[in-house]
Amino acid sequence: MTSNLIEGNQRTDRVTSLLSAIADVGRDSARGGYSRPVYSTAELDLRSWFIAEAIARGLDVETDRNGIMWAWWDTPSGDRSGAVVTGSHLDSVPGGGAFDGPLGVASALAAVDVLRAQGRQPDRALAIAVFPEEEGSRYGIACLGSRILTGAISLDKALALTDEDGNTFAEQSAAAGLDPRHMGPDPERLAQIGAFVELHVEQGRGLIDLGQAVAIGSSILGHGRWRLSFTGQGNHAGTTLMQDRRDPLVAAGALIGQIPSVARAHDGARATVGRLQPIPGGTNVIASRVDVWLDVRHPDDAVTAQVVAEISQRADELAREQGCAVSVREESLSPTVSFDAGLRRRLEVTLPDAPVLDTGAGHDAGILASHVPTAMLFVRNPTGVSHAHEEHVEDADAEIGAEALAAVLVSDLGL
Ligand code: HGY
Ligand code: MN
Ligand code: MN
Ligand code: MN
Repeated sequence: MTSNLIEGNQRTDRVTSLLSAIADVGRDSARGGYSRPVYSTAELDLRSWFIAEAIARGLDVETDRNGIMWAWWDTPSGDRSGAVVTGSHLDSVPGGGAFDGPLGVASALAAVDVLRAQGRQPDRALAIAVFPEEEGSRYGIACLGSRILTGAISLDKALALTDEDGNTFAEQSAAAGLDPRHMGPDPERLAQIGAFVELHVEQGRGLIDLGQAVAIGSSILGHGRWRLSFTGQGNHAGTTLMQDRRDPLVAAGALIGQIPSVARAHDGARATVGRLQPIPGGTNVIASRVDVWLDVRHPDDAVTAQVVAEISQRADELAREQGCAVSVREESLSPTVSFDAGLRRRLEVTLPDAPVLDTGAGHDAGILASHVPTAMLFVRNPTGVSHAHEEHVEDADAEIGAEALAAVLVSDLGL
């Protein structure tokens, strides 16, 4: 579809050969797939891989004060204002797929190869960016790096976030070589960015059903995360009669069972509980507390709020039935974001066969879109499954994606 746009591109395995080099980094034998939390050994190894591949291409690599990596292909003048930026993330969800994040990073490196193979020299500086904690798997808030960069989260709140072991984001950032006192919004960096485009594996079936390898992104569904904490009375499993219990796990379980019907009552709503944590969590112990993390998404932010309100109402009723209490705390909220219409129309000219699709998945592009002209490209995932080991991209589609990205960087972003 796009190979006629890019002559001279003899290689057909640029992206897959890049990804094969990291295929064993962070494999999770217990869950399947990959577990690459931010600043874990696995993610730090991926950072080293990226830096090596960027240096091998003569790119000038820096890690900024927020832990975002930038690999620059400079113009002879060295002027980086109005830079064209592409990239994605390297961290993963627990048991995630091989492509969610790394495909965008590898495709950006491969796009540099494609442009070099054409003998091009950029008219504007190009940077490949890699954002930390896009999944929010370790510290609970998605796109944490791009939120800090843009000021979409207060630095104090970000630094105080803790992982399951009680380590703060400040401590882990310092352990990764950053100085938390210097982290925070970076308006100078944002002002440097003329446009941003993120290539990402499609996390659904759109391209399968349309029979195309690449799509152009139109918008990201609004989405948020809430923590519901049910509290009751911890006690002994053997000596506490059923009628004497105030078991928060019973209330939480009943709520989780009712969430699908609440969501289905609002066309297009998606509500998920993928994580819950009973405390103390013993087999012979009635829990004293249960934390339940709720993910709700919908194109209309008002519907998202309505779904959360109804779920909270049910939670309160079910908690009371068990003699328990429940608190609901919003952890993060991202409104529905539409990508820059003018830029998107230019991509549609460059990639005439590419359908335009919205996505229910959040991305750093969704955070940057409020600050710089932003676009997304999606590459076909023949399984339609993501955030699981079945996620896949065929070699040929990965190459078409890199070629499409290269074409967009040249024709739409004025590289
Ligand atoms: O949760 C998301 O939608 C993204 O994968 N972080
Ligand atoms: Mn992703
Ligand atoms: Mn993801
Ligand atoms: Mn993303």
